[in-house]
Amino acid sequence: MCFKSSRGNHLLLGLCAFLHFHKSVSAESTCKLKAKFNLNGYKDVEKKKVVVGGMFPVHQRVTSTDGNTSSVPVSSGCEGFNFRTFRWTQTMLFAIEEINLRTDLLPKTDLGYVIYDSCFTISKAVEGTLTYLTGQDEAVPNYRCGDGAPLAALVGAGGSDLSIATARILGLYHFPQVSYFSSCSALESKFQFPTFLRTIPNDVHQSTAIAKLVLHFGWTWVGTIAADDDYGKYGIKEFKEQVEEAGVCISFSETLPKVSSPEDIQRIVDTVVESTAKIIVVFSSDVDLSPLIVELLRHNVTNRTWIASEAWVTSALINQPGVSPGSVLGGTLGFGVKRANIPGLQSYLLSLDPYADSLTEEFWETAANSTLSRAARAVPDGLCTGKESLQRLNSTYSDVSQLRITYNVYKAVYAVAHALHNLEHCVPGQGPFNRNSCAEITSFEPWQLMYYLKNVRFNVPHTEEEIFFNDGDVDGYYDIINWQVKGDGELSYVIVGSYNGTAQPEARMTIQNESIVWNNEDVEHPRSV
Ligand code: TCR
Repeated sequence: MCFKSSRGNHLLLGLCAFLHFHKSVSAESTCKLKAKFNLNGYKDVEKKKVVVGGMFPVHQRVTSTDGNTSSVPVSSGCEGFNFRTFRWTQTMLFAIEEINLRTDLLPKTDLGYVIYDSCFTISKAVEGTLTYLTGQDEAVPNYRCGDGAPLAALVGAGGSDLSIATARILGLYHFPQVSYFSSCSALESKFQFPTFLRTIPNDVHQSTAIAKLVLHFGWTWVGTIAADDDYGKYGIKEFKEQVEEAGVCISFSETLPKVSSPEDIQRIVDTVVESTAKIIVVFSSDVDLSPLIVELLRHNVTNRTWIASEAWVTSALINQPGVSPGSVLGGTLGFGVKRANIPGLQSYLLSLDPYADSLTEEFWETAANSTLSRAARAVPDGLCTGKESLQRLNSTYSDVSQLRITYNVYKAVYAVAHALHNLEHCVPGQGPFNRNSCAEITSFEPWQLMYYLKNVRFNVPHTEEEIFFNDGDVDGYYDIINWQVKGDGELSYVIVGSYNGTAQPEARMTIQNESIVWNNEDVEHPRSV
């Protein structure tokens, strides 16, 4: 038996058996980095070891399967490499390395990591979670099998629909999950997701903020577009409830399909063009929204004011350099979570070893648009050497000007480290557990780490922002960002205000009306009809 728990052993056995079967049919199909400890050659054999899991949507989708049931099923592969989310994975490694080098945080313990790619897909996220928990891969120390290092918590998984799925599984085993970007309000239920915490604010604050913005400008007629997932649906629902109560009418409500056909997109474009609503609120990830933006640009749909949710407000996927979406998207107002500078991150990102693991190899090949050559000899056309300059190759990956979700990843890793630190420094006889006992860093139970995570309170390095969880949630703070067209037609993000969900109701939103540049180049703010 490879997994012991005080309850439900038979279920766990079933889980292991299933994975055994599964693994045998899909050896190489999960995109995963191996558990690692000795970062940059830093290794201390005397130190204790704990593994932190990470899950990131590095690929944008799974490759479609043909539905053939006459041959052995294999786990689907992934495609569409995303440079922004790959930056997030590297930020987790950066934070771990930073923590391992510190002498004041976890001085006697080394953090290792194992990272999974959830491919923006629920099934992949669930597959990764099960692999993680059961440790079927030899390279992954299992927290119940053998004498490997304990698993600490899962940092991830991706969008809310993915985290909802993984949090249900992890919750069963009281295993903590710290998310950096699953913001959906549904995840606030401690009853359903007892071990879920996050460093991104709950979207309830954002929906309220958008509603306040609409009321602030006296707009009474707005259209809405939501992604076809929990993030989009809950976000827009909450927004609608709040504005409708205040007498605002919704002109249209469209849903962006996950796999969009040209007809679906055309239908939405037609709706936008035909509607008299000039204000359109979009709650969607950049990945799901970008096909629509491409069509809106093609049809040159101008004279609308777009209200952006945090997931696309500073996305390079939407604001592609050289495409100049200024005429269509100039004047956009949106909400961004806290931004930060993380000293040392950019040089860490740029010093990436192209051969570190398969994801990094793929990143390198995609960025250089070539195939990595393992031979250091003369390189024929179409091969890359691993010596290409990353700075030149890809800017989204190494662009550190808008570190928002990246900063959340950094905070999530630090939260886990501080919880582990507190667990390790528990004073025997004064501990929080049965008869004032402590947990051991080499053999703690996941629920014991959960106790420390819930009660963690620390200042983030460099920014000194204080982090603590209130029922798993952090404070709802946003920058209000305005997209302004510069002389060369490129867009720039200008902060024109902020929203602080924890302030007194009347003091929550501050906005500098005069700093906003609208899409019609008017000084006056647009009217809703
Ligand atoms: N929460 C969204 C997903 C998401 C996202 C993003 C996707 C957020 N921010 C930035 C891509 C890029 C915020 C969710 O599903 O919870």
